[in-house]
Amino acid sequence: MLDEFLGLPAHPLIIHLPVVFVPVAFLGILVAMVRPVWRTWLLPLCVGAPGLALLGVQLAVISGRNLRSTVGNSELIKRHEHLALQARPMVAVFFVAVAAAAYVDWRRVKAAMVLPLLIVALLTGALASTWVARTGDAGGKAVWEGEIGYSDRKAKVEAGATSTTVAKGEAASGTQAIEIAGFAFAPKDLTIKVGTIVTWTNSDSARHNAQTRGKAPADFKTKDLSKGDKDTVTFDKPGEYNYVCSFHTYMTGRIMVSS
Ligand SMILES: [Cu+2]
Repeated sequence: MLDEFLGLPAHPLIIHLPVVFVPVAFLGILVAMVRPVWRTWLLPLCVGAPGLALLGVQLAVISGRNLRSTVGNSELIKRHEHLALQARPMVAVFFVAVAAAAYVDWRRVKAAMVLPLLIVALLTGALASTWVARTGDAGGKAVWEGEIGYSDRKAKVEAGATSTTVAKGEAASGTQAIEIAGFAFAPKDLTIKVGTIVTWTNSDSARHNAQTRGKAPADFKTKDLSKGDKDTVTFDKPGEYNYVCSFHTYMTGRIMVSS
């Protein structure tokens, strides 16, 4: 569980930077336009806000790409990423416009330029605020529908798991199949005879794999499996093999190989 909980919060936390600071800077610019005497202290603050927001967008894009390898790539996530990549240049232009307005105001050389620059900043700020909000909305929907899909798949696996589990003490031979669905291996426990070939097939849209964890007679690691992919391992050494998915280490399985 830890992996998922440690991996997930980074992205939702980071996105608060643009979600909060873009509209805040926009409001700051609006105030600076109607209260020129406040500009000296207000505009420098207004530069910092979209600067932090831009940093947040960049970090969110990076952490979002890391997340995608574990949550899969649904239509909603694609839309979320598409909007995020559109929002990034808007926040960047907003930052530059605010910085230019603050700089000109601070130098006090071309006072007539301050107002037009503030107007440009206001327009780009409005656009950037809208796009950041749309990106957040699409991301929230992706998380919500992903959760529903997740519990659906999990329930399906739990219902079907008992029928595919090999009874204790019964050693299967030849070839055996393990399905990965709903973030779980089915069957979770498998007893086989030495020389058996085991095939893992991934039915989830998230990527999974299977690799030994802890002491094992021999280590194995399947390929990273996308939806529909399969990989096989031949068990030539008897003993107990505990394994996990390295993306979601709470996904565990065990193979007992008898001689
Ligand atoms: Cu996995």
